[in-house]
Amino acid sequence: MAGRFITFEGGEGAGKSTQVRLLADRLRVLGFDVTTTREPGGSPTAEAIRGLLLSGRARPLGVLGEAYLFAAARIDHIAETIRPALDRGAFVLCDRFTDSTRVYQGGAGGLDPATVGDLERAAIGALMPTMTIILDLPVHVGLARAKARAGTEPADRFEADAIAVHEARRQGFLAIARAEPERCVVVDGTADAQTVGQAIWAAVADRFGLEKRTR
Ligand code: Z5A
Repeated sequence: MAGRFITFEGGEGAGKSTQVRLLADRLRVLGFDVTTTREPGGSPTAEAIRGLLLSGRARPLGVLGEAYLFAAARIDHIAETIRPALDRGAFVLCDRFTDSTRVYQGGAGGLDPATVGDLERAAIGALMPTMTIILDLPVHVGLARAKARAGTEPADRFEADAIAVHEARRQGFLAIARAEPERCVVVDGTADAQTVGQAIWAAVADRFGLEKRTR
Protein backbone atom coordinates (compact mmCIF):
# COMPACT_ATOMS: atom_id res chain seq x y z
CA MET A 1 0.00 0.00 0.00
CA ALA A 2 1.68 3.18 -1.20
CA GLY A 3 -0.76 5.73 0.24
CA ARG A 4 -1.89 6.66 3.72
CA PHE A 5 -5.30 5.78 5.03
CA ILE A 6 -6.77 8.03 7.76
CA THR A 7 -10.22 7.39 9.20
CA PHE A 8 -12.37 9.70 11.32
CA GLU A 9 -14.67 8.22 13.95
CA GLY A 10 -16.95 9.43 16.72
CA GLY A 11 -20.59 9.98 17.53
CA GLU A 12 -23.22 12.00 15.71
CA GLY A 13 -22.34 15.65 15.14
CA ALA A 14 -18.78 15.16 16.39
CA GLY A 15 -17.44 17.18 13.46
CA LYS A 16 -15.99 14.37 11.35
CA SER A 17 -17.09 15.67 7.94
CA THR A 18 -15.90 19.18 8.82
CA GLN A 19 -12.50 17.89 9.88
CA VAL A 20 -12.11 15.66 6.81
CA ARG A 21 -12.54 18.81 4.70
CA LEU A 22 -10.11 20.90 6.76
CA LEU A 23 -7.40 18.22 6.73
CA ALA A 24 -7.86 17.63 2.99
CA ASP A 25 -7.40 21.37 2.37
CA ARG A 26 -4.17 21.46 4.36
CA LEU A 27 -2.74 18.40 2.64
CA ARG A 28 -3.66 19.68 -0.84
CA VAL A 29 -1.95 23.01 -0.15
CA LEU A 30 1.19 20.99 0.50
CA GLY A 31 0.79 19.30 -2.87
CA PHE A 32 -0.50 15.90 -1.74
CA ASP A 33 -2.99 13.85 -3.73
CA VAL A 34 -6.01 13.52 -1.41
CA THR A 35 -9.20 11.46 -1.73
CA THR A 36 -12.03 12.22 0.68
CA THR A 37 -14.77 9.67 1.17
CA ARG A 38 -17.31 8.36 3.67
CA GLU A 39 -19.12 5.31 5.00
CA PRO A 40 -21.59 3.95 4.51
CA GLY A 41 -21.08 5.02 0.91
CA GLY A 42 -18.12 6.28 -1.07
CA SER A 43 -18.88 4.37 -4.29
CA PRO A 44 -22.10 4.17 -6.35
CA THR A 45 -23.17 0.75 -5.07
CA ALA A 46 -22.24 1.58 -1.48
CA GLU A 47 -24.20 4.85 -1.70
CA ALA A 48 -27.27 2.86 -2.74
CA ILE A 49 -26.82 0.62 0.31
CA ARG A 50 -26.41 3.78 2.45
CA GLY A 51 -29.89 4.84 1.41
CA LEU A 52 -31.34 1.55 2.62
CA LEU A 53 -29.49 1.70 5.94
CA LEU A 54 -30.06 5.33 6.94
CA SER A 55 -33.72 5.41 5.91
CA GLY A 56 -34.42 2.53 8.30
CA ARG A 57 -35.70 0.30 5.50
CA ALA A 58 -33.09 -2.33 6.42
CA ARG A 59 -34.02 -2.27 10.11
CA PRO A 60 -36.34 -5.30 9.84
CA LEU A 61 -33.23 -7.35 8.95
CA GLY A 62 -32.03 -6.89 12.52
CA VAL A 63 -28.54 -5.97 13.67
CA LEU A 64 -26.92 -8.94 11.90
CA GLY A 65 -28.60 -8.08 8.60
CA GLU A 66 -27.60 -4.42 8.91
CA ALA A 67 -24.02 -5.46 9.74
CA TYR A 68 -23.90 -7.54 6.54
CA LEU A 69 -25.12 -4.52 4.56
CA PHE A 70 -22.45 -2.26 6.08
CA ALA A 71 -19.88 -4.94 5.20
CA ALA A 72 -21.19 -5.29 1.63
CA ALA A 73 -21.02 -1.51 1.16
CA ARG A 74 -17.47 -1.53 2.55
CA ILE A 75 -16.32 -4.25 0.15
CA ASP A 76 -17.45 -2.15 -2.82
CA HIS A 77 -16.09 1.08 -1.34
CA ILE A 78 -12.64 -0.46 -0.84
CA ALA A 79 -12.55 -1.97 -4.34
CA GLU A 80 -13.86 1.09 -6.18
CA THR A 81 -12.49 4.03 -4.21
CA ILE A 82 -10.10 3.34 -1.33
CA ARG A 83 -7.74 0.77 -2.83
CA PRO A 84 -7.22 2.57 -6.17
CA ALA A 85 -6.45 5.84 -4.36
CA LEU A 86 -4.00 4.18 -1.97
CA ASP A 87 -2.33 2.33 -4.84
CA ARG A 88 -1.59 5.61 -6.59
CA GLY A 89 -0.08 7.00 -3.38
CA ALA A 90 -2.88 9.29 -2.19
CA PHE A 91 -3.92 10.22 1.30
CA VAL A 92 -7.38 8.70 1.78
CA LEU A 93 -9.47 10.52 4.39
CA CYS A 94 -12.55 8.50 5.27
CA ASP A 95 -15.51 9.65 7.40
CA ARG A 96 -16.22 6.44 9.39
CA PHE A 97 -14.93 2.92 8.64
CA THR A 98 -14.78 -0.43 10.38
CA ASP A 99 -14.60 1.00 13.93
CA SER A 100 -18.16 2.25 13.39
CA THR A 101 -19.32 -1.32 12.80
CA ARG A 102 -17.47 -2.47 15.93
CA VAL A 103 -19.25 0.22 17.94
CA TYR A 104 -22.71 0.60 16.35
CA GLN A 105 -23.46 -3.04 15.46
CA GLY A 106 -21.08 -4.68 17.99
CA GLY A 107 -20.69 -3.09 21.44
CA ALA A 108 -23.65 -0.73 21.64
CA GLY A 109 -25.62 -2.71 19.02
CA GLY A 110 -25.32 -6.09 20.75
CA LEU A 111 -23.84 -8.14 17.88
CA ASP A 112 -21.38 -10.63 19.35
CA PRO A 113 -17.67 -9.80 19.00
CA ALA A 114 -16.82 -13.02 17.14
CA THR A 115 -19.32 -12.22 14.36
CA VAL A 116 -18.15 -8.60 14.19
CA GLY A 117 -14.54 -9.81 13.92
CA ASP A 118 -15.35 -12.39 11.22
CA LEU A 119 -17.25 -9.81 9.17
CA GLU A 120 -14.45 -7.27 9.55
CA ARG A 121 -11.80 -9.71 8.36
CA ALA A 122 -13.98 -10.82 5.45
CA ALA A 123 -14.70 -7.23 4.35
CA ILE A 124 -11.38 -5.45 4.83
CA GLY A 125 -8.73 -8.19 4.97
CA ALA A 126 -5.52 -6.51 6.07
CA LEU A 127 -6.67 -2.99 5.18
CA MET A 128 -6.69 -1.39 8.62
CA PRO A 129 -6.36 2.41 8.64
CA THR A 130 -2.86 3.78 9.07
CA MET A 131 -4.30 6.28 11.55
CA THR A 132 -7.72 6.78 13.14
CA ILE A 133 -8.81 10.09 14.62
CA ILE A 134 -11.55 9.69 17.20
CA LEU A 135 -13.43 12.93 17.80
CA ASP A 136 -14.74 12.84 21.33
CA LEU A 137 -17.40 15.09 22.82
CA PRO A 138 -20.37 14.83 25.18
CA VAL A 139 -23.36 13.15 23.54
CA HIS A 140 -25.71 16.09 24.06
CA VAL A 141 -23.31 18.49 22.32
CA GLY A 142 -23.02 16.28 19.23
CA LEU A 143 -26.76 15.65 19.02
CA ALA A 144 -27.51 19.37 19.36
CA ARG A 145 -25.16 20.11 16.47
CA ALA A 146 -26.69 17.38 14.32
CA LYS A 147 -30.19 18.62 15.14
CA ALA A 148 -29.33 22.25 14.36
CA ARG A 149 -27.93 21.21 11.00
CA ALA A 150 -30.90 19.00 10.13
CA GLY A 151 -33.49 21.70 10.85
CA THR A 152 -36.94 20.19 10.37
CA GLU A 153 -35.62 16.96 8.76
CA PRO A 154 -36.40 13.89 10.91
CA ALA A 155 -33.50 12.10 12.67
CA ASP A 156 -32.06 9.17 10.69
CA ARG A 157 -32.18 5.49 11.74
CA PHE A 158 -29.14 5.79 14.06
CA GLU A 159 -29.51 9.39 15.32
CA ALA A 160 -32.96 8.52 16.68
CA ASP A 161 -31.60 5.98 19.21
CA ALA A 162 -31.82 6.62 22.98
CA ILE A 163 -29.25 8.77 24.78
CA ALA A 164 -27.95 5.72 26.65
CA VAL A 165 -27.16 4.07 23.32
CA HIS A 166 -25.28 7.19 22.15
CA GLU A 167 -23.34 7.21 25.42
CA ALA A 168 -22.44 3.52 24.98
CA ARG A 169 -21.15 4.34 21.49
CA ARG A 170 -18.98 7.15 22.87
CA GLN A 171 -17.49 4.76 25.41
CA GLY A 172 -17.04 2.15 22.67
CA PHE A 173 -14.88 4.48 20.58
CA LEU A 174 -12.81 5.43 23.63
CA ALA A 175 -12.29 1.72 24.41
CA ILE A 176 -10.98 1.11 20.88
CA ALA A 177 -8.56 4.03 21.32
CA ARG A 178 -7.29 2.55 24.57
CA ALA A 179 -6.89 -0.89 22.98
CA GLU A 180 -5.08 0.38 19.86
CA PRO A 181 -3.08 3.45 20.87
CA GLU A 182 -0.59 3.02 18.02
CA ARG A 183 -3.39 3.53 15.48
CA CYS A 184 -5.89 5.79 17.28
CA VAL A 185 -5.66 9.39 18.46
CA VAL A 186 -8.46 10.86 20.55
CA VAL A 187 -9.09 14.55 19.84
CA ASP A 188 -11.36 16.75 21.96
CA GLY A 189 -14.15 17.79 19.58
CA THR A 190 -15.74 20.44 21.79
CA ALA A 191 -13.64 23.43 20.70
CA ASP A 192 -14.37 25.48 17.57
CA ALA A 193 -13.70 23.75 14.24
CA GLN A 194 -10.40 25.59 13.55
CA THR A 195 -9.00 24.71 16.98
CA VAL A 196 -9.99 21.06 16.56
CA GLY A 197 -8.45 21.13 13.08
CA GLN A 198 -5.18 22.44 14.49
CA ALA A 199 -5.03 19.58 17.01
CA ILE A 200 -5.69 17.06 14.25
CA TRP A 201 -3.07 18.63 12.03
CA ALA A 202 -0.48 18.44 14.83
CA ALA A 203 -1.22 14.72 15.26
CA VAL A 204 -1.17 13.96 11.52
CA ALA A 205 1.99 15.98 10.90
CA ASP A 206 3.69 14.16 13.75
CA ARG A 207 2.48 10.73 12.65
CA PHE A 208 3.59 11.14 9.02
CA GLY A 209 6.66 13.31 9.59
CA LEU A 210 5.20 16.37 7.84
CA GLU A 211 6.32 18.97 10.39
CA LYS A 212 9.22 20.31 8.36
CA ARG A 213 6.89 21.11 5.47
CA THR A 214 4.45 23.11 7.57
CA ARG A 215 6.32 25.07 10.24
N1 Z5A B 1 -22.90 3.45 10.85
C1 Z5A B 1 -23.03 2.20 11.44
O1 Z5A B 1 -23.96 1.97 12.21
N2 Z5A B 1 -22.13 1.24 11.15
C2 Z5A B 1 -21.10 1.44 10.27
O2 Z5A B 1 -20.30 0.51 10.03
C3 Z5A B 1 -20.98 2.74 9.67
C4 Z5A B 1 -21.90 3.72 9.99
C5 Z5A B 1 -19.87 3.00 8.72
C6 Z5A B 1 -23.99 7.39 9.16
O3 Z5A B 1 -24.56 8.61 9.36
C7 Z5A B 1 -24.60 6.49 10.22
O4 Z5A B 1 -24.26 5.13 9.94
C8 Z5A B 1 -24.02 6.81 11.56
C9 Z5A B 1 -23.37 5.55 12.05
C10 Z5A B 1 -23.89 4.49 11.16
N3 Z5A B 1 -25.01 7.14 12.51
N4 Z5A B 1 -25.76 8.09 12.49
N5 Z5A B 1 -26.52 8.92 12.56
P1 Z5A B 1 -24.11 9.95 8.66
O5 Z5A B 1 -22.97 9.68 7.72
O6 Z5A B 1 -25.31 10.58 8.07
O7 Z5A B 1 -23.73 10.83 9.88
P2 Z5A B 1 -22.58 10.75 10.94
O8 Z5A B 1 -21.44 9.93 10.42
O9 Z5A B 1 -23.15 10.37 12.23
O10 Z5A B 1 -22.03 12.20 10.99
P3 Z5A B 1 -22.79 13.55 11.18
O11 Z5A B 1 -23.93 13.47 12.12
O12 Z5A B 1 -23.07 14.05 9.79
O13 Z5A B 1 -21.76 14.43 11.91
P4 Z5A B 1 -20.23 14.73 11.68
O14 Z5A B 1 -19.78 14.44 10.30
O15 Z5A B 1 -19.46 14.15 12.78
O16 Z5A B 1 -20.21 16.30 11.91
P5 Z5A B 1 -20.23 17.52 10.84
O17 Z5A B 1 -21.17 17.26 9.74
O18 Z5A B 1 -18.86 17.91 10.51
O19 Z5A B 1 -20.80 18.64 11.81
C11 Z5A B 1 -22.13 18.60 12.27
C12 Z5A B 1 -22.63 20.06 12.48
O20 Z5A B 1 -21.85 20.66 13.50
C13 Z5A B 1 -22.48 20.93 11.24
O21 Z5A B 1 -23.51 21.84 11.18
C14 Z5A B 1 -21.14 21.63 11.47
O22 Z5A B 1 -21.06 22.87 10.83
C15 Z5A B 1 -21.12 21.76 12.97
N6 Z5A B 1 -19.77 21.67 13.54
C16 Z5A B 1 -18.76 20.88 13.12
N7 Z5A B 1 -17.68 21.05 13.91
C17 Z5A B 1 -18.03 21.94 14.86
C18 Z5A B 1 -17.34 22.52 15.97
N8 Z5A B 1 -16.07 22.18 16.26
N9 Z5A B 1 -18.00 23.38 16.74
C19 Z5A B 1 -19.30 23.72 16.48
N10 Z5A B 1 -20.01 23.23 15.42
C20 Z5A B 1 -19.38 22.34 14.63
